[in-house]
Amino acid sequence: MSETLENLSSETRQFPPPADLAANANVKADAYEEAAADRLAFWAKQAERLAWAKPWDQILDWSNPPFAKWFVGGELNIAYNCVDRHVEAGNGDKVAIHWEGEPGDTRTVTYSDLLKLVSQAANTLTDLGVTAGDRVMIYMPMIPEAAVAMLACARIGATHSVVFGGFSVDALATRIDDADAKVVITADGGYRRGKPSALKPTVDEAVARTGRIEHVLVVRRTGQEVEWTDKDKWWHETVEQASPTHEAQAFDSEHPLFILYTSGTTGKPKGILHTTGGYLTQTSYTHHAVFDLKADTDVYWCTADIGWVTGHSYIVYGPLSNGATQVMYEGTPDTPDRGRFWQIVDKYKVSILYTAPTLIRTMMKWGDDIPAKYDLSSLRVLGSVGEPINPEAWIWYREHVGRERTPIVDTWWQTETGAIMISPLPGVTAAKPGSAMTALPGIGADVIDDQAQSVPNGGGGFLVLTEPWPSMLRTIWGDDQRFIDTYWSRFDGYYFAGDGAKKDADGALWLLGRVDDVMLVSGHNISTTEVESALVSHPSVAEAAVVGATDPTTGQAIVAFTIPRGNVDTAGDAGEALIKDLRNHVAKTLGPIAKPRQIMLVAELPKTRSGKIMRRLLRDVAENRSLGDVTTLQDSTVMDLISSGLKTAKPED
Ligand code: 7RM
Repeated sequence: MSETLENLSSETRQFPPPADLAANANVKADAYEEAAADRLAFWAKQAERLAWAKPWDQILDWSNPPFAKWFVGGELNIAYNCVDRHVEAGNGDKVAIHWEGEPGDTRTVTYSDLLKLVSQAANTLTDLGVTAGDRVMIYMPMIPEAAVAMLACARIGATHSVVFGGFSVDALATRIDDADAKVVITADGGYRRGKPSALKPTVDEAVARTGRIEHVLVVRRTGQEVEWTDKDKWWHETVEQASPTHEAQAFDSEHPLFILYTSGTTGKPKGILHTTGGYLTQTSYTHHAVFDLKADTDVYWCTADIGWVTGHSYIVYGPLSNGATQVMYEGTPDTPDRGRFWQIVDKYKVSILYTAPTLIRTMMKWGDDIPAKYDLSSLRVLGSVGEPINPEAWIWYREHVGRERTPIVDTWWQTETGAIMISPLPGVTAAKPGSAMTALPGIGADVIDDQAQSVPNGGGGFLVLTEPWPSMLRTIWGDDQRFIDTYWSRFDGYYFAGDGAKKDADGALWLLGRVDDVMLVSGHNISTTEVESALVSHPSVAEAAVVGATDPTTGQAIVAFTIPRGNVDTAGDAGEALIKDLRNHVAKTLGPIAKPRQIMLVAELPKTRSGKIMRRLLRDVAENRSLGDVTTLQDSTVMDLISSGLKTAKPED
């Protein structure tokens, strides 16, 4: 991308917080002023929300950028903060996790139960020879033991590395090798789409391939048959028989907590390293501030998988450090039927729901009548994360899920940032649909041009973080130089996140997608997000992905892949008429420069397993190339579906 990004869309709708929520909010407007007056003192105050075994000597050591140290000299135990201290405070009987299995089986895990399980698992890992600093891989379904395994590692100072339970042998083996792990915690399988889905065979193959693993701890979840090797131990024969008491020892604030691999666009996965005190401070504070969690009354539900950073920060560490009661769901949103999410909200009276735009758009596609069948009146705060949320999807979420009452917090952050960075505060911000609004108190963010100059309101460019933050990644595991090159070398002194963004007329931030995806059409830098949002603002569209394809006259031309809403007729002439209408709709909304050259109506879009659209593959299709690397694709049949659909779609004039 050269110069700046076009700012094509404008949005005038704005939704102030409900009066009662604003009056009782955990965090009010003064937090911004407080943090601006003394950023480090502000973060020190948030760190005091945790229990420290030894106080820190220095809030931030930034003498060797980009290598930060937060709460230098301080010591704490993360598991103690997430579990023991709630039991000690008399909340042992409080529910930590309402677990819902996909087949409908349930478990209730109180904070006392959690303490017992985490202590037993910590004792077992110690018996298996795991000591502080060792790496442990976790490859599990969405069952309480996944959280227990993470907390048990944290408790003994072992560094966990969770690998999403849908990844291949190759992905798991590569990560085991890179992390040099010695133990894997897994399960026989988990339930997905109505049937048991095996995990153990993948672990067996990966373990055989790497030769580094000494022990494999296996939870019995599905009861399916498993091969057994002399490295394997059943969880129920070890952990559940172990002593239920374990004294948590404190670790240094900069002790490594976890490595989480991000696949990135090319090359070897990056092991993003997070440490202890700063990470827990920011996940805990942001969970408190952004979701306005009232630990005594709220029921919180984050629908992410534990294999993603969202699961780490907003299922395990943030909520549990705050003593939350939460729902954890094992399965898919359409099992046994498309009402499953709303049935769970209704059943557990969920009051805070945190999910992804891909799911919201899928629900839009499935139809308004499905959420309408359920009592969703318990909901009071809705959250979104993972991709830009298109204004119409935001409005749909508010109307059909929030029933016009709830604030929506669109939270921007990354695996690398560890915790939420840019988001409305539900009791303060008059949110605009589609905007993540402003950096949280204590966070520095800006949008700059290619000369590193801050763009004025109304301008677009590169999103950067201007100040170190407590939960920042500390390095890429084993590769400090790659850490510097990837994040800190494009703009001197700034962390560059890879995303494009704009400031609207009021200075609110709008995320515009990855800068690698920006389209250069007749000399204009056009973001994929703006064109996609214009398409989704048409009443017949549920979801859209656009890419720039090489074009002889304009350099690149906009090609759109569009999923119609459930009730829309697209057969024959109706489809042709819709395509024409959509092209005009985009031109009318954003201007003629953004009019797609070609629109294809498709049933699905290629997505990563965490639900992000893979535009790279669509670019291959749009430019008639054979497909590049498809290993991170969630569903490999999708590309066949799209390619076969192309026969019926023809380029427009
Ligand atoms: C939490 C997470 C990070 C990338 C990030 C963005 C995109 C995430 C939003 C968003 C617009 C949002 N971690 N992204 N949240 N874009 N608005 N609210 O997703 O490491 O997996 O991805 O996701 O491009 O850089 S992640």
